[in-house]
Amino acid sequence: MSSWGRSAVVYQVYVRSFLDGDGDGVGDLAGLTAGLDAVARLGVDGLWLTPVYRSPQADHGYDVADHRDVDPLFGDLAAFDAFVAAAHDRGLRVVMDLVPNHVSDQHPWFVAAQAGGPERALFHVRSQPNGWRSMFGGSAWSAMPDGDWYLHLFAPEQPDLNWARPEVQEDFLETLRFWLARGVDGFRVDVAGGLAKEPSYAEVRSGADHPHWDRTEVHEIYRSWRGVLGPDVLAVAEAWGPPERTAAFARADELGQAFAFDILRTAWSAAALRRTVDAQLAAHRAVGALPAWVVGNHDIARAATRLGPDRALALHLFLLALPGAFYLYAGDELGLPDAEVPPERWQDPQSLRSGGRLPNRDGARVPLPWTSGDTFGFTTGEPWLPIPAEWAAYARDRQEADPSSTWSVLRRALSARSALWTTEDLTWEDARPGVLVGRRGAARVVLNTSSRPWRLPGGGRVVARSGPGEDPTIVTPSECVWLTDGQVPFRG
Ligand code: ISL
Repeated sequence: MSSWGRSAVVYQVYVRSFLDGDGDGVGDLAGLTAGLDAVARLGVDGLWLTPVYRSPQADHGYDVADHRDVDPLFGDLAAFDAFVAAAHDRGLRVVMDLVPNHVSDQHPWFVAAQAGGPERALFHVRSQPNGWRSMFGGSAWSAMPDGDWYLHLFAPEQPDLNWARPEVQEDFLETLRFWLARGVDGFRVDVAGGLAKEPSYAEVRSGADHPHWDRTEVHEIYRSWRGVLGPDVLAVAEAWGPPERTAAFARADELGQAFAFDILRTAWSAAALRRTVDAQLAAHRAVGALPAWVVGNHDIARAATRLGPDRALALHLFLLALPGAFYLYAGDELGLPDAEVPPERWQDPQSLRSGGRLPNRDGARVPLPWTSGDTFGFTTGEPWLPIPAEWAAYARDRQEADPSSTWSVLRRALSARSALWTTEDLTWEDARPGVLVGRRGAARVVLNTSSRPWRLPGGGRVVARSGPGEDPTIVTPSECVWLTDGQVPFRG
């Protein structure tokens, strides 16, 4: 992909938790538009907004009832157009979340299918379920009124579409055209590897021939999309799996970009991180692409909770220094931890349906603290999930005023990023075990995963650093430093 997204930093907005414009306690397009100056101040290149389509919200918008309209909860098409114009005015690109694997059970096609109409052919309907499991726990099949069974890889409210049908394919091309005509610059493609199912509904096998992940047919679908998108529109695959399988979606004639999710499962060790980075880079370079690095999103515990605050910020700086794009999850620029959401307030279908067996994702989805006031400047009403009192310390206004805050560290790094990391090459320099030194042109990134300080060989000028360290020649444990070549005065 030669589009704007190849090396971009994209800010992921969980729309219902960003900023509430109408006082109902749920973030919306008016709030998002009002908050754009803050996004621009951070210094990112664009925003990806989670689904705002018309939806009963059984999975917070990942259950779409109309792909070509905005849910009243978030605003309307006019509010969307105003948001895109305001984003573009500030030089920010707009990436929408596209949910092609499934629709809402309230989508007109599924309503008609339930009533026995020919639309049944647009879903996976069988007289008997097989052993496929839902990602949210339990069987992936639920009964229709006439006793037949329909497939849902996620919640029962999210029936899977049958992508073998030309009507489904055509309808999505129309959806792409619809949003492109409204000025959208890209799409994040939800469950990108899942669209094509084994026609015989074979039972689950292991390895590369899984009956509903990453099949050949799904790649054909994305080639048809690229024809509509043209070369410049970003599309990023949300697909989990080994790098060579997920990177296959990043071919220029397909989506062009894929998340490098396995960094999230990589241990805090220089050797392990280097292996993951090398494998991702190799898999992406093999298809002419670069990875889309990610530290957090709305489906996993926040980085500050998984790794601790120091390592979380260090990992942000480390990945921001690598060749490729970076997706920054809103709230991580404030160093937010996961919030404790009491079970009686749980909203996430994943934890509710699995009886708490699968992780509750609400903790990473709590509304953002803008100020340290009562409702944290997020809403004039009651936030849809409670904001912890201790989040006053994380409030955006405080952090913007504090040069040592997480926000300020990231802002400085983002303002230096594109001028500093100009080449797409990356080489590793020799370092002590536990320390990674990556070189790109005249700049180096140093990550210290060990428990001992590391003295920079040859010195350099520090451009950004994740820790509070003052000695420019020392990288402290759990710290990441960006530097350019050149001597620094030795401070012994
Ligand atoms: O999060 C995961 C692993 O930690 C995945 O299983 C995830 O559920 C999957 O990648 C798809 O996620 C996406 O589609 C879901 C929705 O609930 C998620 O929020 C979305 O990101 C169903 O549409």
